[in-house]
Formats: sequence, C-alpha cells, structure tokens
Amino acid sequence: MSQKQVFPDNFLWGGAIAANQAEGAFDADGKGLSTADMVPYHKKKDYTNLSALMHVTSESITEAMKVKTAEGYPKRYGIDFYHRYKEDIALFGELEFKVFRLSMNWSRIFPNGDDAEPNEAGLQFYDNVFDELRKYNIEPLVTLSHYEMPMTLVLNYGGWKNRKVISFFEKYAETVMNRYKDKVKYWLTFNEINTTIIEPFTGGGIVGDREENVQQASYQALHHQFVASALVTRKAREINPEFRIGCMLARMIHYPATSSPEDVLQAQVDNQLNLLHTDVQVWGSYPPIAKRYFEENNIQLVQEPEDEQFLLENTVDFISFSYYTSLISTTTPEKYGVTGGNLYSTVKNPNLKVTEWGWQLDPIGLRIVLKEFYDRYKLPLFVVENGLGARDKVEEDGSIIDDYRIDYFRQHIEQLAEAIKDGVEVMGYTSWGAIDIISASTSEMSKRYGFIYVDQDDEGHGTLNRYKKKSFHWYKKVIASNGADL
Ligand code: BGP
Repeated sequence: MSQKQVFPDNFLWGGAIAANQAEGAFDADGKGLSTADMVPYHKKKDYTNLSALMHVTSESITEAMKVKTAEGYPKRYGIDFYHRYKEDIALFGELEFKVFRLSMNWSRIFPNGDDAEPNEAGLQFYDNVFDELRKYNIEPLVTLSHYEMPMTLVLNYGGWKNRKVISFFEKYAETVMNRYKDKVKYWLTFNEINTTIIEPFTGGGIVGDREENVQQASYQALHHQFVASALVTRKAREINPEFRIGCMLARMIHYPATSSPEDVLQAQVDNQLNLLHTDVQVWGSYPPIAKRYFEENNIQLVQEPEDEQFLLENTVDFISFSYYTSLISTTTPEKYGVTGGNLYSTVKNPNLKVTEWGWQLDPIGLRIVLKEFYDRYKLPLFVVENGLGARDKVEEDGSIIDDYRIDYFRQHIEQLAEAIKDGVEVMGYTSWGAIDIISASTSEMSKRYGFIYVDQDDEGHGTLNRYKKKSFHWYKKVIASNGADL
C-alpha cells in the first residue's frame, strides 16, 4: 500500500551551514576579522562545561588579535567553502536539495562593521554562491548573523550592548537585501538569538568580562538585537514584498525531572524563558514572564520610546528553529549531581541515550516542539537545524558507514511527519550541517554532522577532499520520495 503523502509538494528539503564554520578565507579579498576568528581550538575535552570553553574574555581577544595566521583558530580556515563552494553546491545538487541554508559573514561585507562603503569583493562572493545555487534550482535561505560579527564593533563599541550597533547591522542588512533582492527570498535575522544570553560572546558579540554584570549586559544586547531584527524586517518589506523573514530560536524544550509541582513549575518557567525570544519576534512585545524575570534579577533594560512600536509593527512571517535535544528542569539540581546553571551541564534524562558530546537523543521531542510552537503562534515553521555530531570512521575502501546518522535522521523525520499529520504547517527541513564543518561549541572538526565527509582533522591537517557518506545516498532517496522513503 503506498504510504499516503505526508509532506506537501513544495516542502523545502535541504541542509545548512554557517559562514564562520565553513568559509575559512578569514582575511581574503578585503574581509575584516570577525569574532568567530578569535575562537581557538579547544584542546580541553571537558564537554560538561562547554560554555566556559566558548566564552572568550577581552584578554583572550587581545591575544588572538596578535595571531595573524590560521594556526590554532579552526574557524579561520573552516573547510575552505570560500574557494570550494562550486564543488560543494554540485554535491547539494546531486542530493536534489530544494533549499540551502547559509549565513553571510558580516565582516566580508563591512570589514570593520562601521565602514562607509561595502567591500565589493565580499558582495561578489555571495553573488557567485547564489548564482551557483540557481544552476541546481536550490533556493538560498540566508542567515544575516550566525555567531559572528566584525571584531572592530566589539573592540570599539562593545558589541551588541551598544545601541549604535543596531544602525551598523541595519546598514549591512539593507545593503545585502538590496543587492540580492532577486536572488534570495528567505531571510533569517539572528541565528539562535537566545544564545546571546547563554553565550554572551559567541552569540551576542559582547565582551562581557566575568566581573561585569553579564546578565544585564546580555539582556541589553538581546534587546538591541530584537530592535535590529524588527528594523530589518521593516526594511525588507520595503525592498521586496515577496521576501519572507523568519526569526530563529535554539528550541531547548525542558521536561520536569519529576511530577512534583515544583519541578513542573520550574520546567514551565524554563520553557517560557526560552520561548520569550519567539514571543517578542512573533507577538511584538515582551511577555509577562520576562518582566517578572527582569525585576527578580535586577535587569533594567534601557529602551528608547520608539522601541515598543518598532517591535509591535515588524513581526516575522515564519518561525525557524534548531532542535537537537530536550533538557530537564528541577528545583533540586544538586540531587542529580549537577551544579551551576550552564546549559551543557544538564540533568541527565534516564529515558534517553546521549551522544559522545553529552547531547541527549530525543526524536519525539521534535514532534512535541513542533506541536507546541504551532499551538502557540499559528505561524508556518521551518526546522533549520537538526543533526547528529559524531566521530565518523573512514573504512579501508574509503566508505563511511554512518548508519547511526541515518537512524538519527530517520527517527526525527518520522516525528516531523507525525507533527504534520497533527496539522502543523512546516515549510521545510534543513539538516545540520549539510557537509562536515567546524563545530561551533568546541571548534573541532571531528564532531562531524554532514552527509559529506571532509578530509581534515582537528588541527587542520588533511586534503580537504570531499567524500559521500552512506547517509548521502539515503538522504537523496528521502528527498526524491518527498519524505516517503525513510
Ligand atoms: C547550533 C549552531 C550551529 C551548529 C550546531 C551544532 O547551536 O547554530 O552553528 O554549530 O549548534 O553545534 P556544534 O557545532 O557545537 O556541535
């Protein structure tokens, strides 16, 4: 019996990368240094405290600024997508991607962030990428800010905690939206905007030294990003009414550790604090939980009178999000051997397996998240990141038998199909990382996500040759059957 078609005919199957983890060419053709170029390779392998590894203080930035080569800074060479994009896009074409999510490196367009004129070579690079995608009928889905910003904006202005950065971001967005108004339809403003709170440096581009009130600085930076996102959304609609603008959240759904009302309430609050980011970008104002949280944590946002109107009048067309794992909430973390509040040292869920990097595997969580988003907002949804980071082995004959990755995707796409049967409107699905790229949180190459293997190790040694994994052929079938053949 042929399985009843579940995915709509125009469902956008594809994969995703981020400029700062893939392009490399950190100082090519006029590009300025970006914050991502400052993140060294973490030789430490303490995955339980990744946020400490990711947080870069102003001292380490000064050190990194002295290093003018790629050595020890993997995001400075990436997988050399900058020079190999044609080969990679040909592989995405072989997979018959309908959409390809990529981000633009802001410092390729405005090397210092506050330059009077854009860098033409940077603009030309993305013109070439979009033209290459068009050859294979692949729709670009562009993230304007994905975990990087021009270093100069951090050093001279303090990053997103300075309201002036809003105007620089608006100028960057207006420049690229005008330039590519006939090549790009789908735009996302900030990748995982909630990480501005979790990873103030990597996410929000603020140099919050440990002693500074990082919460205050981070929420102020986040507010400026909300305003910037609203202004860019307004500008986008003026440039091309056909544009579709999305917000992007790292959806970290929290389950209560027990059925105690205290744990259930804690999970509800943790979920509300995660969803406050989409509340602001979909509803156009801070929800009540945010106001109470700010009061209780002595966070005084500095807002301009026009901010409220900006947010209210310029909300998004769709919600995009990353989903990797579910988390546990409890009022007694010490009972589970967890101390400190950082995201990665989460309470273990006894019902779930974990990856080598401690991420819990919960496919059903994806269905829960989709249903909840749709119930809450009734807007089209786009899963723009979902994938498994794992060490892949190259066999003697050169094959890479990543059955574990096929299982991961099969289970998550099955839940995606169930959510659609539940009536949830989903626009598309871009797996994370279409191709092996540098890990955002650990700067490792060995934490591989792609359907395409890249011959490069954690220290940057290798031929950079690309090889199709077993999952490449599997995903090609999934796309060809529009999700029917899993
Ligand atoms: C998300 C980021 C991506 C990607 C992914 C996997 O938070 O938006 O950039 O990196 O996480 O995380 P990692 O690369 O740290 O394994």
